[in-house]
Amino acid sequence: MILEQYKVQEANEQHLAAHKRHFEFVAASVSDVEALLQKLVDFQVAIPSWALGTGGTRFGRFAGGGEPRSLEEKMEDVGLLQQLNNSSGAISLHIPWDIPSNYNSIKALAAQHGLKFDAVNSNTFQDQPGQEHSYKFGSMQHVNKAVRKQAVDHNIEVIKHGVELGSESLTVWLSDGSCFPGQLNFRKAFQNTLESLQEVYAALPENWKMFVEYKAFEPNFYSTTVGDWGQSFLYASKLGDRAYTLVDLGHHLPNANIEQIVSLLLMEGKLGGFHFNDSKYGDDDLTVGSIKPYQLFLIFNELVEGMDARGMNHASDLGWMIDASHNVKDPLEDLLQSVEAIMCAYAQALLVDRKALVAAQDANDVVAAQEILQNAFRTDVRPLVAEARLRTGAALQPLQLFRAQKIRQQLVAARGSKTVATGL
Ligand code: PSV
Ligand code: MN
Repeated sequence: MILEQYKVQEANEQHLAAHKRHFEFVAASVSDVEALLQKLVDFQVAIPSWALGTGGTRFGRFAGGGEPRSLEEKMEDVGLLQQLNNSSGAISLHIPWDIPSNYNSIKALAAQHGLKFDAVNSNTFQDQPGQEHSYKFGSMQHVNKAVRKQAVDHNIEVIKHGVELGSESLTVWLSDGSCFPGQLNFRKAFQNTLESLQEVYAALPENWKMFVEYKAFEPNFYSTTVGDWGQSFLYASKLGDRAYTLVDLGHHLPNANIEQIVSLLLMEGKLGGFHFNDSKYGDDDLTVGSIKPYQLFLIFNELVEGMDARGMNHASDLGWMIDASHNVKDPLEDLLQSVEAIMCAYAQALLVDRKALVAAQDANDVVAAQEILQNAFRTDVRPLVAEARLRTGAALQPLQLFRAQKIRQQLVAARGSKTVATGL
């Protein structure tokens, strides 16, 4: 074990007095602090198996050392995160980057670290060695039925892996589209994709959900066949009750009002899951909350309002995942920062005075509405999030403990400085 539990307690004791002071200060102005803390304790964000190593761009990749060399080591890394913050209790696998070789031992390892298997992700955006047909011109949209069938079969294979592990959802992200005008017949591409998705949907176990993830551009730069929430919504609606739209924060055209998208998808019962990250320009896959924390808060504000309106369970009724890439930071430190940003935005959204906001909206009191939202956003909720961690035996200061215990150095010593993880 890299981090003995008593070391977490020892570190917490050092920070306890200061923490109590900060916590009591903010808790004094929260109406039902116990209920809020319970929601924070329950909220878990899945960690992507493809983001535990250093990411890269097409210009290069600068690995940092100690990266997980296998699925088992990736699970250990997520276990570490969970030990530190108790908000990372699930892993989302990408197939074929992370095919489990032995289901029972992987499940035992997950249980040992207190982890669940979140959505499984298929990959028809890369050709795999030995694959019969190429995805160069798309997968589910392809003009050739045999290519479409190969993509459908792969997705069914991914579901089978997920069933073995106890996963209950499949995320389909398609890079399908076109790079030049005239390359595709949009209608045929849509219909082929729909037909392929229908075949995958038919293979979905009864208790499973299917998430259709959209993305505006990249790798195709003229059109994308699931290019925006409207198209994803169309597929999901035609597929059936267990198909939903998945929102990845980096997959919109500049300045899109993501909070409004989220609100309407929730209203229609078609929001299924989330991929959190942050961006300045496109699908930058940066640390959550590092560029636009107010937007993140506004999204959570709509999530909380919309889920409450439908009587949904915040923790379990939507799929919460991170989808980021860590090019210059230590991936584990970056993930700790991302989870903290998500928890803070969620806590701030829980603090919004809903009654007062409705009254302000009904009175067209624009100034009051802004004050109510910004009052919540400007509250330093970090002591609330830390208190939720403390109560579950996790670290008051996860990042500081990660560094103090020299966890990366220990990982480098155990795994080597030249390891490269599969993934982005
Ligand atoms: C595509 O950009 C994406 O957001 C999809 O979720 C993929 O599964 C993931 O990134 C990894 O490439
Ligand atoms: Mn994504």
